[in-house]
Amino acid sequence: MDNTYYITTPIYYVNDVPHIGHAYTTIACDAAARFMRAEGKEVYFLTGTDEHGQKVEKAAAERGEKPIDLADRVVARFSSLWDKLNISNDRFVRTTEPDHRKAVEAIFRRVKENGDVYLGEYEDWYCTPCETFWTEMQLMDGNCPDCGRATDKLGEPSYFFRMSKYGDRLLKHIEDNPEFIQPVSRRNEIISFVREGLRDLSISRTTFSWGIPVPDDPDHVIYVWFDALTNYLTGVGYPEETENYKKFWPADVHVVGKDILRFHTVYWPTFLMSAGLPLPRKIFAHGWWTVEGRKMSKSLGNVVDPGEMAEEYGVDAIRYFVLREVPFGLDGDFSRESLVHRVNSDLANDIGNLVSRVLAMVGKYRDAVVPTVSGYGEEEVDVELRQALEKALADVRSSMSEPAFHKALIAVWGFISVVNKYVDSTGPWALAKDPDESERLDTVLYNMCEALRAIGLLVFPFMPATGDEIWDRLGLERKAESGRMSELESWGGLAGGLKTRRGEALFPRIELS
Ligand code: ME8
Repeated sequence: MDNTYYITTPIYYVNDVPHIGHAYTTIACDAAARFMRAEGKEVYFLTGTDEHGQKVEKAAAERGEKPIDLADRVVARFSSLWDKLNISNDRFVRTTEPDHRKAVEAIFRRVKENGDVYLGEYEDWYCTPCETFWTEMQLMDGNCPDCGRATDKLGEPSYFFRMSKYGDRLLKHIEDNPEFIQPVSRRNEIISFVREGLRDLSISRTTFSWGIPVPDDPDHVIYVWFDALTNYLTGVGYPEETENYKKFWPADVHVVGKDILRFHTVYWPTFLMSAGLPLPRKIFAHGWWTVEGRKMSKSLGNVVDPGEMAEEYGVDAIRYFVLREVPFGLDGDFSRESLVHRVNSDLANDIGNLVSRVLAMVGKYRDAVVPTVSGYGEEEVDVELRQALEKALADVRSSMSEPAFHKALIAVWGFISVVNKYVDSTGPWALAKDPDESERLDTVLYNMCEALRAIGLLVFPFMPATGDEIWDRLGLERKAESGRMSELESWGGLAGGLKTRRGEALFPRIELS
């Protein structure tokens, strides 16, 4: 079995500041990466920034600064946000880095050597005041969509990639590999698009200079998508045959928003085919977040800053909310009301109360020490508890292979609810009154602690600080990941004798102001 797992986020543009949409993709990839590490896989998790192109060049010029200075500033905002949100990426790739330039030059040369690059004329609608080319589709009533002024049909010399040559091969690949594009609705959309036939693609520009020059023709810079998509190779060391490259390429999954699906499922695979490189195994397109029912936009002033949200509600609350609220692949709506509702019901009530009840009882009845037991109980409730964990683990595993984060969380919460019922039906407070039931009390308290250990591990990929905290309160060493998921395959991994700690409420209830 392949024991490696390579997962990527899109690389984000530096002409925007990070918002909840970027955080969503990155948190999702982080949860998948952490889960796979917990499964014992060797994981490589890549994110980064897309820094070249006309928009960045223009934005920097308007501020009277160099594009790289603008990029440096915005990159710091992305990387500090990822630190704050507990993102465990192995590398942060910037397209302005020298090794990325080397990778782009190398793949460009290979595609060219294969006869798939030719010099032609790129024709589109040009807005002179904005110095921007627009496609026919982008125009608003024939005018520039940015400033509303008239546009002219203009041409510039451009290198083209013979994408048309790869249409049939791509279609066959998509049809032969049902997993390649997920979810299925998106796959069908791309199949219809490819069936229409592919056009050659312009892959260089001469009207701006902020980019990677075309090898041997520095009047041209390489078109942003050719540049950007290559980051997935740069991240593992291409064009050198490094250890990482050999181990991790092709990527297991590129997670993207549905807005950039076509670039990843049409452009990228055809570039790779031309370069003679293996294709990624899966491209998963998730849905789009709106905010309180509206599109997020600077002009509406409703852009959600994930850093601010995390400060207000807690990092894990945000991570949990975005992954649980929306089936992965569908669109979702962000509102404080739904966030607060989720935090109060699933986090404060279900998991928070459980942890606090169990540890309070261990404190009260057993001096906060996990009892040592010789068996785990054979009453119906005991058996059901163990079976519930087996089921949760199986469901989490199959959900994460899609990945379907919401389903995985529903499975974990199914187990949490069984544990809450176990507490109610075994009634440790009554057992504690009867000295003859002392052994039974040991057993049920042990089972509850063992259940908490499982919960700590199961929630860890989604809410790492919470998972760690639960383990810490059980007296276990923190860092619940790296290959430990299999410990949940049999009941009773928790050692007796550990000193537990009740601690504060994991998730205090929030009042909606
Ligand atoms: O497209 N809802 O970068 P980008 C959900 N540089 N996800 C959202 C979102 C929303 N409202 N808004 C953004 C680019 N995203 C290119 C990518 S990759 C080789 C180059 C997320 O900064 C989602 O993942 O515009 C989307 O695909 C991505 O941010 C777009 O980021």
